[in-house]
Amino acid sequence: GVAESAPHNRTLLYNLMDTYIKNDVLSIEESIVNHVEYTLARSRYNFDNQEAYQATALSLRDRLIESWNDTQQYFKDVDAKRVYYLSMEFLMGRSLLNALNNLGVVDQYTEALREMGYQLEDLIEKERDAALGNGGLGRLAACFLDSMATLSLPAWGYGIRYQYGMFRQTIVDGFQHEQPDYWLNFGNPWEIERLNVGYPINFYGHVSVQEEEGRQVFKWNPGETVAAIAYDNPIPGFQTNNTINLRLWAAKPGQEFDLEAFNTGDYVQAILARQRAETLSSVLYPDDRTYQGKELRLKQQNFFVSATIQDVVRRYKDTHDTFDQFPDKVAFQLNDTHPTIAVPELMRVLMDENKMGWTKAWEITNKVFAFTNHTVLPEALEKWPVSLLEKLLPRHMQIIFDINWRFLQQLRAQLGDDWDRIGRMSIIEDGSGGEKYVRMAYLAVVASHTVNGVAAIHSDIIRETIFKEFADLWPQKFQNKTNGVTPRRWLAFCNPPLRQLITATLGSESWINHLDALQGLREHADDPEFQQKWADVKAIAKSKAIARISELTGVQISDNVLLDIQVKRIHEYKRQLLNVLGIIWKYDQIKKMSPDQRSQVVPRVCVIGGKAAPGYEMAKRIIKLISAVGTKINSDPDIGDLLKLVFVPDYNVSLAEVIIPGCELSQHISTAGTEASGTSNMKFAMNGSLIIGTMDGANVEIAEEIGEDNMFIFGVLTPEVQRLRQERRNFKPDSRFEHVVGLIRKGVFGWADFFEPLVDSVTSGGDYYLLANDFPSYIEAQAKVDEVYKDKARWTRMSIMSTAGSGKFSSDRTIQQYAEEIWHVKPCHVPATEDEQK
Ligand code: IMP
Ligand code: B1N
Repeated sequence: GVAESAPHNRTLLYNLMDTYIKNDVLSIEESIVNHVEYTLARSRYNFDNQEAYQATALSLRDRLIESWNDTQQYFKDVDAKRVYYLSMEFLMGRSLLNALNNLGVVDQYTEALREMGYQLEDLIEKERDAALGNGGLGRLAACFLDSMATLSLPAWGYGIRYQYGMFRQTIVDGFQHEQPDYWLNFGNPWEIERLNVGYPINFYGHVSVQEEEGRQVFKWNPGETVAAIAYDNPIPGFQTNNTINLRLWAAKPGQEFDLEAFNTGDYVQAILARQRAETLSSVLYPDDRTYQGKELRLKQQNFFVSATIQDVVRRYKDTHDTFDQFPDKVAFQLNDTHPTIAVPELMRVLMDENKMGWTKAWEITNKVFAFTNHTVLPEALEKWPVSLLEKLLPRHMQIIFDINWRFLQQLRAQLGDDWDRIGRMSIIEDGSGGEKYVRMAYLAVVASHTVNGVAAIHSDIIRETIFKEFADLWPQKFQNKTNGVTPRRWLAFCNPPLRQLITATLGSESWINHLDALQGLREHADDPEFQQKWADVKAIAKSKAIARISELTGVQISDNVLLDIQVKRIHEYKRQLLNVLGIIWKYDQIKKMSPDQRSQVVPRVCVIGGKAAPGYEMAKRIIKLISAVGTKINSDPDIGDLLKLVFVPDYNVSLAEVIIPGCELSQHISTAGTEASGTSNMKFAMNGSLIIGTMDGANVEIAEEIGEDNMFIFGVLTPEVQRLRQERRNFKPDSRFEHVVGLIRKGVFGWADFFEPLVDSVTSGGDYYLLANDFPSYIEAQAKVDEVYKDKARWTRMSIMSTAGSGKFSSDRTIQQYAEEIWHVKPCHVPATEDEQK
């Protein structure tokens, strides 16, 4: 727990620090060189960019801590209801520019560094990404923290401080290689280590029952204990005094763990065994596709969840004598099923450690948890073997059995003896082969007061498919919360020229916190003068993006070509293969053209980037195919600048911040019904990129907002997908599709044998993701893109309309809806300090 210590001389201690650090240029310079000298122990006459970055970050950290302390003190004073966002992943990216902007000190720091002989842009590049996430789900959590801080909500994030984040991808001969991301190598200047905030986390062992004062008391005698230590990461809001917290847990050897080992004589072995506890939090699982059932993953889940529940209960009990108000003071959001073990953990803490009866504990549990589902792909749904849970977390497994037993009783009372349905809805799945599994999604649904999907279409799909029978039983439990992204990082901070143009056009910066105001751009969409300004601003970003892409790929790219980008994790359902097939089709067409016809072609560079899960064979073959096709096209003298294809290695948050602003056409082409939401589509639209996409996930709502005629929409619709899959046996693919697939098979791009499984997966009756069905409408949509691109005014108008219509996709809107409709928490603005009021 946290040790409280009363100040010995309050007046003196208060007066020593009654003013905040000054933010004039000289004070900033002083604070930076102070850190160079006293924290880094370098000479102030001689420090390089890396050290200048660290000292700059540390000086900002001091300022963040002031605001963080005030914020946490204020939340405590007013005893606000808090929301805790539980997530296995937080894909934060870099912090320097974000902190400077949110603290409102960009100009002063730029000037201070310039006077000392450093360029802010150079220092920014020295920061390693905090890549504690796989993709959309982890980046969503990071955007949500930004919005919760900006909206001054009393919120905290809780997760794991992985020592190795998302692997770094290199491409060697077109193949993906994975390198470890030891991101803490040079220290992390943003975090605050709290060695005094720690909790024991138990595993294994057995449960005994005793009779105490007429009630059964369960006692878990664990076989292994590790300690969870808190690392706090300040999250500043934009234009608020609030700074909230992301608390990440690191595993350390447990204090009292296995003292007996020390008495058996092998002291050194005992120390080494303790040390292994630290591996628990060492690595992020790089797979966002299939759940793999690994014991270490379940340990990670229980590790961060148990530490979090203990921390929250301790915080609540610091200021409350009974649990009566717990649901009025605490809300937990489960980011997918990964933290669902929090349900039996809270039940255990309430019943076994706080002597509460089942009924009351269950009532409280049900009032505090809400659950977000992010996928309907069956292979991603978590199901833990009962045998594994019984071994690792015996008490939790008992509680899950009890939850299920009571739930099934309730079902029987409501539905009668419909055993089929009761069996289908059971939290415990009786698998074939005798193994039983815990369906984590069902546990989360049963235990939560609210369940939500992440886009309108996805929320409808979960109500009609994976959770249908639960939605029939509890219709009021199910909601939609369409995802959003933070307009600070993804527009204002990553695209300053566009920020300036929007501000100049709308008359103030208030759009950054009220993104619906972007609608005000619509009235300028047809104004040729404004269009010119817009095109100029896009050109600046485009040229930066192209420079970076050239640098990373070694391929020369002209600024005068259509920049077409698909960047996201490599997945069959996201259909990067459809993109490649379209490119091959275009390549083949150009090859067959006369010089005269070629002069009519709109030159285009196609960029694809993204990581494949290390064990995902098909995805790795897709990467090799992209490289092979790129090599062929890029070196073909017939083609020149008319078409290029490059694979950008190691796509991550920082790279996204460079290439999204410059993009002209972005691809979001998943099979209808498979992409729960997508969030990069929102970032691209905000930055005036046109979208070519299917009616899937958030694309549907983007089309509603910016207008279908401002997008290039194609492909089958969700309700048709099931039937089309069934009809595949008798389906005759379009001859153009067969031709293109034939070119790969024939070995036009080499590696024919290696690509065979890819080609097979979309022919021979398979094609689960319906590439052949969508291919004709896809290449037609691409032809339309070329046609529109020739008309600069029309294209620019569509670009303006994309940004103008993207206001709904601010995560501020999303978080406001969560706060009002799920969490029932209110903004809690830290009052301005006396300094600032003057
Ligand atoms: P908790 O809610 O008590 O866990 O506090 C969260 C963090 O805020 C802890 O890590 C403390 O260091 C800090 N903290 C706790 N109480 C106060 C306070 O009264 N003022 C400022 N910070 C506090
Ligand atoms: O969550 C994003 C959505 O925008 C995407 O459409 C969705 O695919 C993504 C297991 C996942 N769903 N499921 C995961 C991540 C890690 C893991 O271990 C599954 N990620 C998504 C935000 O809502």
